[in-house]
Amino acid sequence: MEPEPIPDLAEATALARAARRVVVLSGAGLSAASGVPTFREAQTGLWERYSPEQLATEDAFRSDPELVWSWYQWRARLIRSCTPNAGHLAVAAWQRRLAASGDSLTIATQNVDDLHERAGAEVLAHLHGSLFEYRCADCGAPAEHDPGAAPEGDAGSAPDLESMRRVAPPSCAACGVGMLRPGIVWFGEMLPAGALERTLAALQHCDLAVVVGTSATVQPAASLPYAALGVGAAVVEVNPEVTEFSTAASVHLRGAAGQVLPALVR
Ligand code: BV8
Repeated sequence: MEPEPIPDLAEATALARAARRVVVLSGAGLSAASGVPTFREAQTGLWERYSPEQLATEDAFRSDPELVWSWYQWRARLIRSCTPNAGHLAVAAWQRRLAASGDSLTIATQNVDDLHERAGAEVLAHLHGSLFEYRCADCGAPAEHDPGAAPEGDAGSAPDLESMRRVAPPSCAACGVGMLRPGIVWFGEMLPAGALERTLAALQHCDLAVVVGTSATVQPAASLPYAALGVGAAVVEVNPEVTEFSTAASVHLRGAAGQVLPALVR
């Protein structure tokens, strides 16, 4: 069966072909087709099934470190079992193509997975940190940790918090006192040093931004596309749904990243 035509694709493709400095701002929807759950979608979103207050704040970690650590370890193992999809691969190929002609494509992602990197792309900023970086919750020393592999066939099943197997976070080898925590930006925490500044600098000089797979609800990341509009760049949004940003976008391509991005950069 022929795929459905994507409305406004020709307009967006013309922008993509003309662009020499591109910034891709990605969110959870880009990794959805890889099997990584998004956050706010009905039924499947993590924040539909779990409470961010119970799991994604520093207070939550301090009050129940085993719960928070074990839940993040589940997510890390789940992502390890996922592979990049056609959307990640299209962005990586576009980045290589622009670099080869002396131009640039910069990626700033809200995603805490490593699927851009595993698709072969270089990421300028992980705005909300990474599930695969750890540090001491007390002294801040960076630490290595292996979340292990998910049991065969079990990676995708969302654990019930009541019955989930709980594991205490390892102690910090540097200070011997603190517990390790995931290198995630929890609600109320600052973004990683320099991440916002580097992204804003790239947006200042871009001629096209592509905003893909984000509900545009979490600040300050949700404001970034407006910085591109502010310098006169075009902004293409790729999302099957309408978001807070859609009316401001130069073009909104309503479709899944795995279908739309390969068509956009062909
Ligand atoms: C900060 C934890 C400064 C990590 C995450 C009012 C009250 C209280 C606080 C605030 C407030 N207003 C603003 C704030 C601040 C707060 C905030 O924005 N809250 C919002 C929710 C109201 N922000 C912060 O706290 C940030 N820090 O402001 O620091 C500060 C600090 C101290 C004192 C003063 C100032 C920190 C933000 C970091 C939050 N961390 N999670 C984790 O566990 O992973 S947020 C979580 O949402 C993820 O990290 C994720 O990256 C982020 C964004 O989500 P999206 O990627 O957009 O995903 P979502 O599910 O929402 O949407 C998916 C989209 O994909 C949908 O639109 C869907 O249609 C689309 N889609 C689906 N399939 C596809 C698709 N698109 C394309 N293709 C597909 N196939």
